[in-house]
Amino acid sequence: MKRRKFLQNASLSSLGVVASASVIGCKNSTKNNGGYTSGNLAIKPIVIATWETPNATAKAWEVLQNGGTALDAVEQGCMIEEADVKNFSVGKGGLPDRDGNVTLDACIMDKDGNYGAVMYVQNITHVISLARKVMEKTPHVILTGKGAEKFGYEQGFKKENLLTESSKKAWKKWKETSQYKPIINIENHDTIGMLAIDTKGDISGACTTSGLAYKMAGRVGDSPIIGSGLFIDNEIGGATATGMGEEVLKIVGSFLIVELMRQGKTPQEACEEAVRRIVKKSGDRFKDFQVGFIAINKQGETGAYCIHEWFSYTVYKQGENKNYKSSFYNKA
Ligand code: SD4
Repeated sequence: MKRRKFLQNASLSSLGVVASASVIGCKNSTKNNGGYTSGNLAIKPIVIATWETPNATAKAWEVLQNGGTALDAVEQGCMIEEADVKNFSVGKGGLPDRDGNVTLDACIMDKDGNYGAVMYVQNITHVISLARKVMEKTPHVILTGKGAEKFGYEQGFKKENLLTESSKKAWKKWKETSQYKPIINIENHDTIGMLAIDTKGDISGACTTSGLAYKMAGRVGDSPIIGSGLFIDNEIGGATATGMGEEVLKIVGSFLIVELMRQGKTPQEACEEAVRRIVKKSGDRFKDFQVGFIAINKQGETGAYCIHEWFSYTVYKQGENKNYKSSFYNKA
Protein backbone atom coordinates (compact mmCIF):
# COMPACT_ATOMS: atom_id res chain seq x y z
CA MET A 1 0.00 0.00 0.00
CA LYS A 2 1.24 3.41 -0.91
CA ARG A 3 2.29 5.64 1.93
CA ARG A 4 0.50 8.92 2.19
CA LYS A 5 2.60 11.98 2.76
CA PHE A 6 0.49 13.55 5.37
CA LEU A 7 2.55 16.52 6.40
CA GLN A 8 1.75 18.87 3.66
CA ASN A 9 1.26 22.53 4.16
CA ALA A 10 -2.19 22.34 2.66
CA SER A 11 -3.54 19.86 5.14
CA LEU A 12 -1.93 21.70 8.02
CA SER A 13 -3.32 25.05 7.07
CA SER A 14 -6.76 23.57 6.53
CA LEU A 15 -6.62 22.50 10.15
CA GLY A 16 -5.52 25.94 11.21
CA VAL A 17 -2.18 24.62 12.42
CA VAL A 18 0.83 26.84 12.10
CA ALA A 19 3.96 25.15 10.88
CA SER A 20 6.90 26.92 9.35
CA ALA A 21 8.63 25.41 6.33
CA SER A 22 11.84 25.00 8.28
CA VAL A 23 10.04 22.92 10.86
CA ILE A 24 8.13 20.59 8.62
CA GLY A 25 10.94 20.35 6.12
CA CYS A 26 13.50 18.99 8.56
CA LYS A 27 14.94 15.53 8.02
CA ASN A 28 16.72 14.52 11.15
CA SER A 29 17.74 17.46 13.15
CA THR A 30 17.18 17.91 16.82
CA LYS A 31 17.62 21.65 16.23
CA ASN A 32 14.40 21.73 14.27
CA ASN A 33 12.81 19.01 16.26
CA GLY A 34 9.63 20.66 17.30
CA GLY A 35 9.28 21.23 20.94
CA TYR A 36 12.96 20.53 21.56
CA THR A 37 14.37 23.11 23.92
CA SER A 38 17.37 23.11 26.19
CA GLY A 39 18.28 24.59 29.52
CA ASN A 40 16.10 24.96 32.56
CA LEU A 41 13.26 26.86 30.98
CA ALA A 42 10.53 24.95 32.78
CA ILE A 43 7.95 25.45 30.04
CA LYS A 44 4.43 25.01 31.38
CA PRO A 45 1.71 24.39 30.69
CA ILE A 46 2.55 22.23 27.71
CA VAL A 47 0.89 19.40 25.81
CA ILE A 48 2.51 16.94 23.43
CA ALA A 49 0.70 14.22 21.52
CA THR A 50 1.49 11.63 18.89
CA TRP A 51 0.57 12.35 15.26
CA GLU A 52 -1.25 15.27 13.71
CA THR A 53 -3.79 15.75 16.45
CA PRO A 54 -4.23 19.54 16.78
CA ASN A 55 -7.84 19.34 17.90
CA ALA A 56 -6.89 17.03 20.75
CA THR A 57 -3.95 19.18 21.90
CA ALA A 58 -6.13 22.30 21.61
CA LYS A 59 -8.71 20.73 23.91
CA ALA A 60 -6.03 19.75 26.42
CA TRP A 61 -4.52 23.22 26.24
CA GLU A 62 -7.94 24.78 26.90
CA VAL A 63 -8.32 22.62 30.01
CA LEU A 64 -4.88 23.68 31.24
CA GLN A 65 -5.55 27.35 30.51
CA ASN A 66 -8.65 27.12 32.66
CA GLY A 67 -6.55 25.85 35.54
CA GLY A 68 -7.36 22.17 34.97
CA THR A 69 -4.98 19.44 35.96
CA ALA A 70 -2.72 17.61 33.53
CA LEU A 71 -4.86 14.53 34.20
CA ASP A 72 -8.05 16.30 33.08
CA ALA A 73 -6.21 17.71 30.09
CA VAL A 74 -4.92 14.39 28.74
CA GLU A 75 -8.26 12.69 29.29
CA GLN A 76 -10.26 15.37 27.53
CA GLY A 77 -7.68 15.75 24.78
CA CYS A 78 -7.75 12.03 24.01
CA MET A 79 -11.56 12.01 24.00
CA ILE A 80 -11.47 14.25 20.93
CA GLU A 81 -9.72 11.54 18.90
CA GLU A 82 -11.90 8.79 20.36
CA ALA A 83 -15.00 10.59 19.08
CA ASP A 84 -13.48 11.36 15.67
CA VAL A 85 -14.75 8.71 13.27
CA LYS A 86 -12.13 9.79 10.73
CA ASN A 87 -9.38 8.47 12.97
CA PHE A 88 -9.25 4.78 12.04
CA SER A 89 -7.00 3.83 14.94
CA VAL A 90 -8.81 5.26 17.94
CA GLY A 91 -12.26 4.95 19.49
CA LYS A 92 -15.39 5.05 17.35
CA GLY A 93 -14.51 4.36 13.72
CA GLY A 94 -11.39 2.40 14.68
CA LEU A 95 -10.59 -0.46 12.32
CA PRO A 96 -11.80 -3.81 13.65
CA ASP A 97 -10.01 -7.07 14.34
CA ARG A 98 -10.12 -9.78 11.70
CA ASP A 99 -13.56 -10.93 12.89
CA GLY A 100 -14.99 -7.46 12.37
CA ASN A 101 -15.12 -6.41 16.04
CA VAL A 102 -13.74 -3.05 17.13
CA THR A 103 -11.86 -3.59 20.39
CA LEU A 104 -10.26 -0.74 22.26
CA ASP A 105 -7.31 -0.39 24.67
CA ALA A 106 -6.49 2.63 26.82
CA CYS A 107 -4.57 3.71 29.87
CA ILE A 108 -4.02 6.81 31.95
CA MET A 109 -1.42 7.71 34.56
CA ASP A 110 -1.36 10.60 37.01
CA LYS A 111 1.23 12.65 38.87
CA ASP A 112 1.16 10.34 41.88
CA GLY A 113 1.97 7.26 39.83
CA ASN A 114 -1.62 6.01 39.87
CA TYR A 115 -2.58 4.11 36.75
CA GLY A 116 -5.74 2.70 35.26
CA ALA A 117 -6.22 0.67 32.10
CA VAL A 118 -8.84 -1.12 30.06
CA MET A 119 -8.16 -3.67 27.37
CA TYR A 120 -10.18 -5.41 24.69
CA VAL A 121 -13.26 -3.28 25.31
CA GLN A 122 -16.15 -3.28 22.86
CA ASN A 123 -19.11 -0.92 22.44
CA ILE A 124 -17.76 1.99 24.51
CA THR A 125 -16.20 5.00 22.76
CA HIS A 126 -14.45 6.83 25.58
CA VAL A 127 -12.24 4.11 26.93
CA ILE A 128 -9.77 6.70 28.22
CA SER A 129 -12.44 7.86 30.66
CA LEU A 130 -13.23 4.26 31.50
CA ALA A 131 -9.52 3.72 32.28
CA ARG A 132 -9.66 6.74 34.57
CA LYS A 133 -12.70 5.29 36.33
CA VAL A 134 -10.81 2.04 36.87
CA MET A 135 -7.98 4.08 38.40
CA GLU A 136 -10.22 6.16 40.63
CA LYS A 137 -13.18 3.97 41.49
CA THR A 138 -11.91 0.43 41.78
CA PRO A 139 -9.32 -1.36 43.89
CA HIS A 140 -7.73 -2.58 40.63
CA VAL A 141 -5.63 -1.07 37.88
CA ILE A 142 -6.67 -3.13 34.85
CA LEU A 143 -10.06 -4.37 33.65
CA THR A 144 -10.47 -6.28 30.42
CA GLY A 145 -13.17 -7.32 27.97
CA LYS A 146 -16.66 -8.03 29.24
CA GLY A 147 -15.79 -7.06 32.81
CA ALA A 148 -14.54 -3.65 31.71
CA GLU A 149 -17.62 -3.16 29.56
CA LYS A 150 -19.98 -4.13 32.39
CA PHE A 151 -18.17 -1.73 34.74
CA GLY A 152 -18.50 0.97 32.07
CA TYR A 153 -22.29 0.61 31.88
CA GLU A 154 -22.50 0.67 35.67
CA GLN A 155 -20.59 3.95 35.55
CA GLY A 156 -23.05 5.40 33.04
CA PHE A 157 -21.14 4.89 29.79
CA LYS A 158 -23.34 4.51 26.70
CA LYS A 159 -23.42 1.32 24.64
CA GLU A 160 -22.52 2.23 21.06
CA ASN A 161 -21.75 0.52 17.79
CA LEU A 162 -18.12 1.46 17.10
CA LEU A 163 -17.95 -0.04 13.61
CA THR A 164 -18.73 2.73 11.15
CA GLU A 165 -19.76 2.15 7.56
CA SER A 166 -16.31 3.11 6.27
CA SER A 167 -14.47 0.87 8.75
CA LYS A 168 -16.79 -1.96 7.80
CA LYS A 169 -16.09 -1.35 4.13
CA ALA A 170 -12.33 -1.34 4.74
CA TRP A 171 -12.59 -4.59 6.71
CA LYS A 172 -14.64 -6.27 3.95
CA LYS A 173 -12.03 -5.23 1.42
CA TRP A 174 -9.27 -6.59 3.67
CA LYS A 175 -11.14 -9.88 3.95
CA GLU A 176 -10.83 -10.40 0.20
CA THR A 177 -7.15 -11.27 0.72
CA SER A 178 -7.00 -11.51 4.53
CA GLN A 179 -3.31 -10.72 4.36
CA TYR A 180 -1.96 -9.56 7.66
CA LYS A 181 1.05 -7.32 7.26
CA PRO A 182 2.28 -4.40 9.31
CA ILE A 183 1.50 -1.19 7.48
CA ILE A 184 3.81 1.76 8.02
CA ASN A 185 2.20 5.18 8.40
CA ILE A 186 -0.67 5.04 5.99
CA GLU A 187 -2.60 7.70 7.79
CA ASN A 188 -1.88 11.10 9.18
CA HIS A 189 -3.04 10.20 12.61
CA ASP A 190 -3.16 7.05 14.58
CA THR A 191 -3.03 5.89 18.19
CA ILE A 192 -3.00 8.94 20.40
CA GLY A 193 -0.55 9.11 23.27
CA MET A 194 -0.61 12.43 25.11
CA LEU A 195 1.57 13.95 27.82
CA ALA A 196 0.88 17.23 29.63
CA ILE A 197 2.36 19.46 32.29
CA ASP A 198 -0.11 21.70 34.07
CA THR A 199 0.40 25.16 35.55
CA LYS A 200 1.48 23.60 38.84
CA GLY A 201 4.20 21.68 37.01
CA ASP A 202 2.60 18.26 37.46
CA ILE A 203 2.72 15.67 34.70
CA SER A 204 0.12 13.15 33.54
CA GLY A 205 -0.32 11.02 30.43
CA ALA A 206 -2.89 9.01 28.50
CA CYS A 207 -2.93 6.62 25.56
CA THR A 208 -5.92 5.26 23.63
CA THR A 209 -6.18 3.04 20.54
CA SER A 210 -8.12 0.45 18.61
CA GLY A 211 -4.80 -1.33 18.20
CA LEU A 212 -3.53 -2.83 14.99
CA ALA A 213 -6.11 -3.16 12.26
CA TYR A 214 -7.18 -6.76 11.57
CA LYS A 215 -5.37 -8.09 14.63
CA MET A 216 -6.32 -11.50 15.99
CA ALA A 217 -9.35 -11.48 18.28
CA GLY A 218 -8.15 -10.95 21.83
CA ARG A 219 -4.88 -9.28 20.89
CA VAL A 220 -3.70 -6.44 23.12
CA GLY A 221 -0.75 -4.23 22.23
CA ASP A 222 1.51 -1.89 24.16
CA SER A 223 -0.87 1.06 24.48
CA PRO A 224 -2.70 0.06 27.70
CA ILE A 225 0.33 -1.55 29.32
CA ILE A 226 2.03 0.51 31.96
CA GLY A 227 5.67 1.21 31.06
CA SER A 228 5.24 0.19 27.43
CA GLY A 229 2.62 2.42 25.79
CA LEU A 230 2.86 5.04 28.52
CA PHE A 231 4.83 5.91 31.61
CA ILE A 232 4.86 8.94 33.88
CA ASP A 233 7.15 9.76 36.77
CA ASN A 234 6.28 13.20 38.06
CA GLU A 235 9.86 13.76 39.29
CA ILE A 236 11.36 13.06 35.89
CA GLY A 237 8.91 13.21 32.98
CA GLY A 238 6.83 10.97 30.77
CA ALA A 239 6.84 9.04 27.51
CA THR A 240 4.34 7.38 25.22
CA ALA A 241 4.47 5.23 22.10
CA THR A 242 2.78 4.54 18.80
CA GLY A 243 3.33 1.85 16.20
CA MET A 244 3.99 -1.86 16.44
CA GLY A 245 3.01 -2.65 20.00
CA GLU A 246 4.64 -6.07 20.03
CA GLU A 247 8.03 -4.40 19.58
CA VAL A 248 7.44 -1.62 22.12
CA LEU A 249 6.43 -4.24 24.69
CA LYS A 250 9.70 -6.13 24.27
CA ILE A 251 11.76 -3.18 25.51
CA VAL A 252 9.16 -1.68 27.89
CA GLY A 253 9.70 1.43 25.80
CA SER A 254 8.08 4.27 27.74
CA PHE A 255 9.53 3.19 31.08
CA LEU A 256 12.93 2.86 29.46
CA ILE A 257 12.73 6.42 28.15
CA VAL A 258 11.78 7.83 31.56
CA GLU A 259 14.62 5.92 33.20
CA LEU A 260 17.08 7.17 30.58
CA MET A 261 15.94 10.71 31.32
CA ARG A 262 16.47 10.02 35.03
CA GLN A 263 20.05 9.13 34.17
CA GLY A 264 20.52 12.51 32.50
CA LYS A 265 19.50 12.01 28.89
CA THR A 266 17.36 14.65 27.21
CA PRO A 267 13.91 13.51 26.03
CA GLN A 268 15.28 13.47 22.48
CA GLU A 269 18.31 11.35 23.37
CA ALA A 270 16.14 8.96 25.38
CA CYS A 271 13.65 8.46 22.51
CA GLU A 272 16.53 7.83 20.11
CA GLU A 273 18.07 5.23 22.42
CA ALA A 274 14.74 3.40 22.77
CA VAL A 275 14.26 3.25 19.00
CA ARG A 276 17.84 2.02 18.52
CA ARG A 277 17.22 -0.81 20.99
CA ILE A 278 14.14 -1.93 19.10
CA VAL A 279 15.98 -1.81 15.81
CA LYS A 280 18.96 -3.71 17.19
CA LYS A 281 16.84 -6.49 18.64
CA SER A 282 14.79 -6.89 15.50
CA GLY A 283 17.57 -7.84 13.07
CA ASP A 284 16.21 -6.89 9.68
CA ARG A 285 12.57 -6.91 10.67
CA PHE A 286 12.50 -3.22 11.58
CA LYS A 287 12.19 -2.45 7.86
CA ASP A 288 8.61 -3.68 8.00
CA PHE A 289 7.26 -1.95 11.06
CA GLN A 290 7.04 1.50 12.54
CA VAL A 291 7.51 2.62 16.12
CA GLY A 292 7.47 6.23 17.29
CA PHE A 293 8.04 7.66 20.76
CA ILE A 294 7.46 11.08 22.25
CA ALA A 295 8.74 12.24 25.63
CA ILE A 296 8.74 15.22 27.94
CA ASN A 297 10.80 16.03 31.01
CA LYS A 298 10.02 18.07 34.07
CA GLN A 299 11.45 21.21 32.46
CA GLY A 300 9.03 20.94 29.55
CA GLU A 301 11.74 19.84 27.12
CA THR A 302 10.33 17.45 24.54
CA GLY A 303 11.67 14.81 22.19
CA ALA A 304 10.43 12.46 19.49
CA TYR A 305 11.97 9.74 17.39
CA CYS A 306 10.77 6.93 15.16
CA ILE A 307 12.10 4.18 12.93
CA HIS A 308 10.72 5.33 9.58
CA GLU A 309 10.00 8.72 8.15
CA TRP A 310 6.56 10.32 8.47
CA PHE A 311 5.76 9.94 12.11
CA SER A 312 4.71 13.33 13.42
CA TYR A 313 3.67 14.82 16.71
CA THR A 314 1.84 17.90 17.91
CA VAL A 315 2.97 20.30 20.62
CA TYR A 316 0.88 23.03 22.21
CA LYS A 317 3.04 25.42 24.18
CA GLN A 318 3.39 29.14 24.69
CA GLY A 319 0.07 29.67 22.95
CA GLU A 320 1.03 27.86 19.74
CA ASN A 321 -0.30 24.55 18.47
CA LYS A 322 2.18 23.06 15.98
CA ASN A 323 2.69 19.80 14.23
CA TYR A 324 6.27 18.59 13.73
CA LYS A 325 7.81 15.88 11.71
CA SER A 326 9.79 13.51 13.90
CA SER A 327 13.39 12.70 13.13
CA PHE A 328 13.85 9.06 12.20
CA TYR A 329 16.32 6.18 12.18
CA ASN A 330 16.01 4.51 8.80
CA LYS A 331 17.64 6.68 6.15
CA ALA A 332 18.01 3.82 3.66
C1 SD4 B 1 -0.83 -1.25 19.24
N1 SD4 B 1 0.63 0.64 19.48
O1 SD4 B 1 -1.92 -1.70 19.54
C2 SD4 B 1 -0.70 0.25 19.09
C3 SD4 B 1 -1.06 0.60 17.68
C4 SD4 B 1 -0.56 1.89 17.20
O2 SD4 B 1 -0.13 3.34 15.55
O3 SD4 B 1 0.03 2.66 17.91
N2 SD4 B 1 -0.69 2.20 15.97
O4 SD4 B 1 0.14 -1.95 19.00
